Amino acid sequence: RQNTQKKRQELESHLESNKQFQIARDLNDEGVDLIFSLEGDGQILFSVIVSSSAELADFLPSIISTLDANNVMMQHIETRPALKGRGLDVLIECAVEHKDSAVAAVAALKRAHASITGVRMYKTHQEPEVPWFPRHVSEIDKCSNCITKYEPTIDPRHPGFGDETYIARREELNKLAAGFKYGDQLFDVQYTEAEHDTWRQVVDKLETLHEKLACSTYRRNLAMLLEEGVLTRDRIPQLRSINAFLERKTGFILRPCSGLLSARDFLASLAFRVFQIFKFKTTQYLRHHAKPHHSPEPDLIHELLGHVPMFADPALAQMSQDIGLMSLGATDEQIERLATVYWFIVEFGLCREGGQLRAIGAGLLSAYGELQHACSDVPEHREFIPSETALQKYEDDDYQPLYYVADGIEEALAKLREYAGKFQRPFSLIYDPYTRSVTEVRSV
Ligand code: HBI
Ligand code: FE
Repeated sequence: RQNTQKKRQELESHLESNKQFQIARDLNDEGVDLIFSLEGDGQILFSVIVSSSAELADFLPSIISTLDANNVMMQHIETRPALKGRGLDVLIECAVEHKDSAVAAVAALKRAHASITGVRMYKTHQEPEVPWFPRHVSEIDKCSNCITKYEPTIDPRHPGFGDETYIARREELNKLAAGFKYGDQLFDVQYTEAEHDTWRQVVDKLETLHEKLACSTYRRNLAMLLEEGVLTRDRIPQLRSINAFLERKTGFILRPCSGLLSARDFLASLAFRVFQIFKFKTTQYLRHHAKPHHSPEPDLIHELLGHVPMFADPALAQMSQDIGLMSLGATDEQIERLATVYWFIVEFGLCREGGQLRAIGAGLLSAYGELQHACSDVPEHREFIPSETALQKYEDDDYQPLYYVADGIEEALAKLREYAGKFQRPFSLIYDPYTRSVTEVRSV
């Protein structure tokens, strides 16, 4: 009740003082005195003055049926002695899908009750609800919600499905990663000789393809990583030295996580230049004959061989962070769009170099089969335009039938920033790289 009273007071002071709302008087001559900024759906309040409680008794049942007949859902009703003159003020709070139905409902009420005066209707001010998001890099500890997809325990599409040893190993490494907190020392993982062997085979095979199908940025950075001994061909590298390298290049940090994360959590960490990675390795996958070099969930080969050399590039790092920053506090629909842009550029993007298609996406750079497919004439190639790319549907369990092509990473970054400028959010964010934190700024 107090809440309603407060709301009513707010509305009344709004009525007196707020000139920025558009006021329409007596719309269509149907007796609606005031309509305040009633756009689309939302919640409305209308107050009615009835002359006596006897009239109220007559009025109530018809309110209920009239609102109902017009698809207006009554949520709360309250009376008080009229502030002006005799009678009662009746305040009705309802949810409407469209203002037309509210207008129609009020008009019908006025027709049915000639004695009713002073019908006023206004949309209540609703703060759009902003989902929680991390404000500081340490809060990424709370962004570790895993989704169950492609779990080898339950999904026959996973190459490790039904393999007890593999599943146990994956569990063991995931458990280690799940306990990881901000500020913890990165732990080294003891890999088996068989695991190192798988790594060696995949690296060898991918290297031959990278020469002609990887973009120059990737090749340059990979060469540097190998030269400095950060990535090694014969052993699975440990995260510590990779982190030291990336921090020097772009400030990106790898952080272990225990599974496939929700898009919201995954993207939020990118805002702080933190990349949450799966710290285990698919040993089975190589031996799978149908799609020998494609993994349905990100594995260590994908993370280290696909993403790491690209995150060492300033433009790609900025692009990833921009997508992350846009995702903070975004709606579910916006998150889906951003995840789609991320998918088509950071994971599966192509660029043109000397008239040839080259991969910039980590999903391609780490997948022998799909890399060749993507650069061939088989799939469709379209120009990367973030606002269009964001709406493209995709499947993640097979090669893509469609890839987006940018002129280069910097050009893609420029386009993404243009898109970010048009991205609707009730606030804007400032990222402070010194403290690795974000601050909200609002204009009202
Ligand atoms: N989670 N751990 C992890 N790694 C990813 O690469 C990843 C993820 N969750 C979602 C996701 N990628 C993307 O497909 C987009 O939804 C952002
Ligand atoms: Fe990836």
